[in-house]
Amino acid sequence: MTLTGKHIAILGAGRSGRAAAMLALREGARVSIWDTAGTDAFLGMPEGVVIHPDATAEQGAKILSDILVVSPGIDTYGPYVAAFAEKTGEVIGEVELAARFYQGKIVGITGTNGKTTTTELVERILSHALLGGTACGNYGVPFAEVVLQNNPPAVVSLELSSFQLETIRTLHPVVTVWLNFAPDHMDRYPTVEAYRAAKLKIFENQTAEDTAVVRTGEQLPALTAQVVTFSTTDDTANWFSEGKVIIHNGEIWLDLDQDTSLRGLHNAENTMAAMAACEALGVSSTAMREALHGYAPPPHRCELIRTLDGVEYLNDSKATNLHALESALRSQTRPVVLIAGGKEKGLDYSSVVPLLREKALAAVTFGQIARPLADLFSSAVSCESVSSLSDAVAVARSLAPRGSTILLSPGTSSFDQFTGYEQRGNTFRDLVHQLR
Ligand code: UMA
Repeated sequence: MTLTGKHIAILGAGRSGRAAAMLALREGARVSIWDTAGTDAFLGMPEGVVIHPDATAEQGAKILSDILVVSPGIDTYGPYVAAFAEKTGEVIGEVELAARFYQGKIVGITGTNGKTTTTELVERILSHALLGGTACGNYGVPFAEVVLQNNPPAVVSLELSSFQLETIRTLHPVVTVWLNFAPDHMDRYPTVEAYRAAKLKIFENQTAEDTAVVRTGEQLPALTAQVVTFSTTDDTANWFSEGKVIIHNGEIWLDLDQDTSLRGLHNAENTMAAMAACEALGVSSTAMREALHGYAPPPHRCELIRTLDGVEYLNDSKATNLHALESALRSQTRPVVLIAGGKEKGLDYSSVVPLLREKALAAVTFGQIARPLADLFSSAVSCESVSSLSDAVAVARSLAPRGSTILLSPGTSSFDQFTGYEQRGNTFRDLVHQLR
């Protein structure tokens, strides 16, 4: 395929828009880039790209282009894109553009939760097996940036959001991973089904030679690819784990507790999915075990900080919403002392109560919502409310017996006391390291 002489119009001058622009330039296109923000949005734009700050739908309706590349953060079905789409050959996204110029194999990873960890695990295994496996896509590094490298990797580990999947056409992952599905992004989609439909596009170009790694019990249509299942509840799945070891074909392939810092059922799921994807590409169990030895998940996502007096301290500061808190709690295999709280976001936490009853020994709340949260949580477990995270750590320690887990999973944002979830998680890590 060539873009020589073609006009590629790109909507959005963020990371993916810029990468798309550079790739289109390399392929000989005339490139224009449009952003509803002012000129500041274009700082550092590569030479040769015609920029259009303060872009409007009215301007868009007049623009003739061969391909319109829409950034994932822009509503594909909104009036702004519709105007630019009036006089274009086709509407695609940056990942689709990149795929058209990529010769290697794609492992495409989607799901509502766990995508980033799984994408990293796949990268880690594939790079150890000398197959490349560069993590990219929604992960943060645009796929087009990887394609622009002098020697692109033989395989990419491509995290795909529903926004990116909306605008694929030919993108063809030889291995797909479907981790899980729960309602999300309801500010963008009219219905949960519309969100699901966008995600399901990940399978649309797969053939019978390809592999689809899916969690047992997911509601999926009949898939063309060969299906490999993983589960933490159904031991007849191809990959099975109850949270401690990973079993495949009746054998232990990985001991999560001994070999890694991955904790919780959702991390077991992410790891099984990554291992299944890499097995489909021919990576051996030995290579996988070597690759994952010593692996620690990304910071602030159920990150094991230390074990002290038989108590594990987990930092899940990334849990800035109710769904993430529930998911962290649900995945714990040891009794939990939960630390939660932070900024008032107007959320209704009553759905956490049954989970607390099931998983927690006690809870400690802190920050702006400490008191209302403690009032609610007290109906399930003993709960203390304190003002600071440092007090919360001290109280949680006094409540946590040997064999339990102290889990910081705030369930809301941090802006009442911190600059963001990273600072909150780093503070927690420091406090835990100071414990004697
Ligand atoms: N813009 C417009 N018009 C609009 C809206 C935005 O012109 O109506 C402009 C903004 O002014 C800005 C640009 O579009 O200059 C930003 O584009 P973008 O929001 O698509 O962001 P990028 O920087 O291109 O980053 C995107 C992904 N962002 C989103 O999906 C919102 C990144 O995912 C991804 O890492 C990156 O491409 C590289 O592939 C982030 C994300 O939040 C992490 N993803 C969502 C999530 O994980 O929940 C889906």
